[in-house]
Amino acid sequence: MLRRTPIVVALIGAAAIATHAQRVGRFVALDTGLTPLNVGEVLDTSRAPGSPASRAKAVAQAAIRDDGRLIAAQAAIPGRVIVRFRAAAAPAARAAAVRAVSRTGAIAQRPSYADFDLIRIDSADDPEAIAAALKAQHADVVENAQASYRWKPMFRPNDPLYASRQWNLPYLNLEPAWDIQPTPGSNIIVAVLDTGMAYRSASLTANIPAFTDGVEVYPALNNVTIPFAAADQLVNASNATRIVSPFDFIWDDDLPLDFEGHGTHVAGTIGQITNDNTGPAGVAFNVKLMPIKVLDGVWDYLLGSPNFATDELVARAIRYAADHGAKILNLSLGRSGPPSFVVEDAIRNVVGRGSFVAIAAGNDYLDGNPVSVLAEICSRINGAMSVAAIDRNRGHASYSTAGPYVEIAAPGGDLPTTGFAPADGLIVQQTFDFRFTDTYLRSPSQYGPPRFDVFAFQYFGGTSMASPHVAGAAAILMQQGITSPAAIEDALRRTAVDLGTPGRDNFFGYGLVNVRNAMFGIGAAK
Ligand SMILES: [Ca+2]
Ligand SMILES: [Ca+2]
Ligand SMILES: [Ca+2]
Repeated sequence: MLRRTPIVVALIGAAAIATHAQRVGRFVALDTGLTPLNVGEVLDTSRAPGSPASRAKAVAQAAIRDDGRLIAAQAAIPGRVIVRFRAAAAPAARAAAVRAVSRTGAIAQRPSYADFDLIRIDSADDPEAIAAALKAQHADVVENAQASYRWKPMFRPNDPLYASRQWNLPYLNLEPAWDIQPTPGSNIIVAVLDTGMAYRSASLTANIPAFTDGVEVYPALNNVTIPFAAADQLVNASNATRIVSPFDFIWDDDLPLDFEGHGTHVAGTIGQITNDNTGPAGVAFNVKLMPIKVLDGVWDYLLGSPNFATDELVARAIRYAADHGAKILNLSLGRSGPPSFVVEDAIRNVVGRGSFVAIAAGNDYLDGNPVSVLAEICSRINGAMSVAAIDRNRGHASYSTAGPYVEIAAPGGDLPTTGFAPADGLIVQQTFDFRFTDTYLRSPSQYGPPRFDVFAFQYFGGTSMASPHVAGAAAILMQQGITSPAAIEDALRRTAVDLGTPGRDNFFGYGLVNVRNAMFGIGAAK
């Protein structure tokens, strides 16, 4: 069993302690991490859908997080219901409606960036039944209600690889676009709603409680210091002002440090430092980046994060991004299960205010092809696009969820079957060297505190990797003067290169995004 020891943290360098961090019980000294170390290509910790190593990591993560956070994708999170009351409904009527459907029900304090309320109910109550009862029996007070579900990044981790080629960017016909716009996206803020981002140096001191992966017990680590650095291919002295309004909805503070590496990789495809003789390139490499942490991982759990990824948290984060100036939002995440009105409303809200949203279509084609709740929303909103993944052969990536809501395709990579070395099939970007971060995958005797200041060029696959190509393309179009999200969606649809069966189809949508065509095709008859 997991020992739920409260994390006791020790102070270091008191003058440098961030007050936000103190509030939630972890202590972070800013600008105290080490200089980032870049080890170059690392081929044996790459992540691609469906590989044995990927499944091994998923099993370890699931076992370690063996509490309420490990909730089956199809099960509602217990103890809560999301409600939007009618504006005219008085507080007393609201409270009465809640108590009528749940004896212990109570309206929680309204969170920031929310146009809805969270109802705390008994953990034994059925949230779906209570949401349904609120809608059916209290329609005079309740406009809408839903249960909340667990979110996940839209990639699945890992297989050993041995070569490196960034085949994916030429597929977008980017070079002619960069000729026209040599500092692509430089006026545009792109919000990356993900596991956080390696965007600054910091040093965190904590006690990490003992835990088990279900087989062996890992010892507590007391008074350990965990270093963080900015990925030097994302933020360095040449572009130190590119980070805008970072926020962490998992920790309720303004330090969205990445403990997983997914968000850092996704941010790289959008805006990796380019034309610097180092590492990979990005699509819109001069954009400003807004790191927003909405996805939690093993280290968030072990360090005692107050929140984990839920419908209401994602809905709030979407609105936060637009409120703070993001004109493009990338959401390489999703879930299956019933729909979420608060998330759909949040996306409608930000698109209506002029922000374009790119969303991963989902990675579950081989697992029954369930509808991805987030991507499905895009089919009803001009200005939010669901992005399927293609492989290096311009074919359907084996995992990429298909359906009538798929709108466009971009490279997500796949483990090649024939014709390519494994690394040639995936998407390379800089993120952590996972040998230093995923120390819980070692044996207990080799286990130690993680380091988030060692970086490598890593190979990932997934619709998580496809979506940021479209986010980057949209940033270029917006900088070119197309400010309407609906017009950007229209331009990307009309100029996409058709794949698969002629015309729009459920695997590729309107086809492969083509940035050059979109720039030249605007206003042209086609
Ligand atoms: Ca570079
Ligand atoms: Ca759409
Ligand atoms: Ca087609």
